[in-house]
Amino acid sequence: MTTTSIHHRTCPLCEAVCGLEITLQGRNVVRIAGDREDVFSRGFICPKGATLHRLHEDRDRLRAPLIRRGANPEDASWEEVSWEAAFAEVERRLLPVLEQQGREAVALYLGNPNAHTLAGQLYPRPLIKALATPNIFSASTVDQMPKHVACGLLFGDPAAIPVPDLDRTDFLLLLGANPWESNGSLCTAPDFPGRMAALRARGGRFVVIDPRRTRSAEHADEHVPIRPGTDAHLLLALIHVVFEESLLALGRLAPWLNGVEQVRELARPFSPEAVARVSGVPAETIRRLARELAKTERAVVYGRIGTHTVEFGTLAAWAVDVLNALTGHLDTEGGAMWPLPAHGQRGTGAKRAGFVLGRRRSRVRGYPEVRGEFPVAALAEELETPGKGQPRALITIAGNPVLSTPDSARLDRALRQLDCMVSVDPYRNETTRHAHVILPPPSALERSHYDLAFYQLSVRNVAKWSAAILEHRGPSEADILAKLALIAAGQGAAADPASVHSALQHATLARSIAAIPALSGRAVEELLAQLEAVDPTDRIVEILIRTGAYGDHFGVVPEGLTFSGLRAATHGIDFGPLQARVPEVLQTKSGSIELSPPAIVEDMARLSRSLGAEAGDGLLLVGRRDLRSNNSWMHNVPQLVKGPERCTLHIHPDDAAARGVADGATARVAGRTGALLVPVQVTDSVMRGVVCLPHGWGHGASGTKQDVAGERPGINSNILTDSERLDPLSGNAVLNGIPVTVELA
Ligand SMILES: Nc1nc2c(c(=O)[nH]1)N[C@H]1C(S)=C(S)[C@@H](COP(=O)(O)OP(=O)(O)OC[C@H]3O[C@@H](n4cnc5c(=O)[nH]c(N)nc54)[C@H](O)[C@@H]3O)O[C@H]1N2
Ligand SMILES: Nc1nc2c(c(=O)[nH]1)N[C@H]1C(S)=C(S)[C@@H](COP(=O)(O)OP(=O)(O)OC[C@H]3O[C@@H](n4cnc5c(=O)[nH]c(N)nc54)[C@H](O)[C@@H]3O)O[C@H]1N2
Ligand code: SF4
Ligand SMILES: [Mo]
Repeated sequence: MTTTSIHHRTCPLCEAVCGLEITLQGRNVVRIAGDREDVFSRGFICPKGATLHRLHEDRDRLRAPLIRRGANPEDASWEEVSWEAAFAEVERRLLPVLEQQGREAVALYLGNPNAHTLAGQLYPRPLIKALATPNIFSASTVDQMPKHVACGLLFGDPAAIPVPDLDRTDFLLLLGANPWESNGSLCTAPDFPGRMAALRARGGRFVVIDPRRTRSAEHADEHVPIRPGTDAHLLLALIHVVFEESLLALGRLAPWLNGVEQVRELARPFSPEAVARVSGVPAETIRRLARELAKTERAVVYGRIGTHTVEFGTLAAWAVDVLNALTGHLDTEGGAMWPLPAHGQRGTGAKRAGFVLGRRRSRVRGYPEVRGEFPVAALAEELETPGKGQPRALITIAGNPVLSTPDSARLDRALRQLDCMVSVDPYRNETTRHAHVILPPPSALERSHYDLAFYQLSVRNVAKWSAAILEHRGPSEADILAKLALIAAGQGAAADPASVHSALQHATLARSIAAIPALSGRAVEELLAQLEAVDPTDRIVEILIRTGAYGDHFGVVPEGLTFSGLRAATHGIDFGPLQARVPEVLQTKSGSIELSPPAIVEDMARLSRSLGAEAGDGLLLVGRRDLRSNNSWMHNVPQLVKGPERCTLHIHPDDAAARGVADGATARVAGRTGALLVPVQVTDSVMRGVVCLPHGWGHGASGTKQDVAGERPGINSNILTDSERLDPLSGNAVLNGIPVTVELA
């Protein structure tokens, strides 16, 4: 008889970090349910979490490394090889590029799931150090980079992103997010819908600003449609009204707010009437929302993908926090607040470094570096353009840029010419089919977990560590990345990853000792010897939480958090609601909040100019997410892709009629960079002038091996997005508000 066992762990699929209760019979998962005792999610779960084991079981998921034989993916054969042979092949291809063409001849792309694994959070750093290339790219520049830049400029720390205090607010103004499908982003809040129901039950209101009447908008008290790409205008108009009607309420933060008067000047041209013409939001609505925000004691503005992946993304991200600050809703209960995770430390104010942009420029077009990266929209041009510094090798880790980055048909072509491409990925998909070597990581059930990224963005201070529930044979993802670092550093494919692990632990602990007065003078080796955790990534978690905000500081704080304490709390630990953190959180050189930093003031001229531009009468393309999808990589799970076709073009009835396209017809959608054919769904959930396609589809290319996805391929919307349109400050791609034409195919 096989034994039944129950395991609790955190779902690693999206930012909501739900607790799962997983029932195993022997080695088989027989049930996944929401963990009712999870301190944060209280039983909430979505269809993706409930099918997490299907990814583990998926026959197309790679269990062993692959080497591609054949010049291109169309007529290649793939050979399963041992790990030794795979690393030897990586070395054979990578070293000549590094040695003959220099460090910049290697590029690295880091995809989204790196935010959801310990290895992906911890090991890119040693790998980047070993590669020593400036050519680093990631999914951040098709996502949240504008928010990092805004927070870097305002608060001095690009990682210090304030989140809406959902559980205590009485008014939420939500722009360009659809948490009913996405489950929230830069706002970790399992059961977002339940938290919004609670807000309404306590008499609060929430308003959704979106060109589409989304499921979130349907559940809101009010939906305000907006012309894509104009959130920055709208936010400046709200700021304008705050000054015009003397609604300013700086509150406790007043001594730390620099540049208030400059903001007044910046917002002056953005009268509600002027902005109404550009955004389609009536002037009276703008005035009313500004008053409601300012006059509600606990209120907050929050913006996400629809405000960030647009032409004025950084300005919109900046304006959100400025508006919160000016109305007394920053760093206060029910406003926008900074989490203090268990693995984080309070600032000491000792070394406030500030935030710097553009320390380097990209080779082809001279885009400024942001947080050590170049815009991924520039990856194809870097690979394509000959000359000194042209990347001839590419490493991708947990990314599928061929589907997820703009003008992706061009990137698909550029990947064919590489001398060496290595992908760390569990699937042979649209991107990894170009790799010479694919190195598959363990599945989510085979690794331990702790959310380094998302507890920094959580609406409560919580912590949970999850044990692996199935045994894994072969290298962990940390081992794989450590091996790549060793190969890049010239230490050879046979070198032991243990040296990278111990160097990382050493460095992490040394940093903590330097930061914590109570630990000063303690020896790194002495403290390393005290660690309980065994797995290399868990040992880093242990170092961070023991030296973190609630930690035992290696015995200095007797009641403080230890690794065994964290491990024993299988439903998580709740450290309570968010607390005020100004001034300790601020890392600007001045120690204040810089409301009008020069980079923003300069870019505001661009926004002001756009106020005069006439709104054209063409169609603008926006994206959408779907609860049962996860970017590009979960379409191989039958339970998630069944049902009606979801990769369809949403178009308003009037726009459809004007173009003679009926519901169910096939439309040809064309933009500057390409065209595609897609089935039409006529719906008044999109506003007039806007069409909508989901991203992450377009499967079935030859050389891929995702059979279920290949049966219902959909079409890649990023054929239409333009790699030459970027938000200048952040380098983020413009993925919403793309001019397109639609006609009957
Ligand atoms: N089910 C599911 N969940 C996911 C993901 C997934 O693919 N599927 N992806 C995960 C990832 S990586 C992320 S980053 C998060 C993103 O999480 P969210 O930010 O909630 O992203 P979306 O659901 O795409 O919602 C963006 C909304 O912006 C609207 N929009 C488009 N243009 C504009 C505009 O100019 N102004 C305004 N105000 N709105 C606009 C769109 O209509 C859309 O409803 O979701 C995560 N969760
Ligand atoms: N038009 C348009 N494009 C968009 C967006 C949009 O809203 N509209 N959203 C953008 C956003 S927010 C994001 S985050 C990006 C995502 O962009 P990417 O990160 O490039 O794409 P994903 O589809 O998330 O691909 C994830 C890859 O990681 C692999 N993977 C899954 N789990 C693991 C693991 O544990 N380890 C490793 N090594 N690999 C793993 C998967 O097989 C897959 O190949 O897409 C962006 N693209
Ligand atoms: S909402 Fe996100 S974290 Fe929660 S079960 Fe679904 S995919 Fe997992
Ligand atoms: Mo994302």
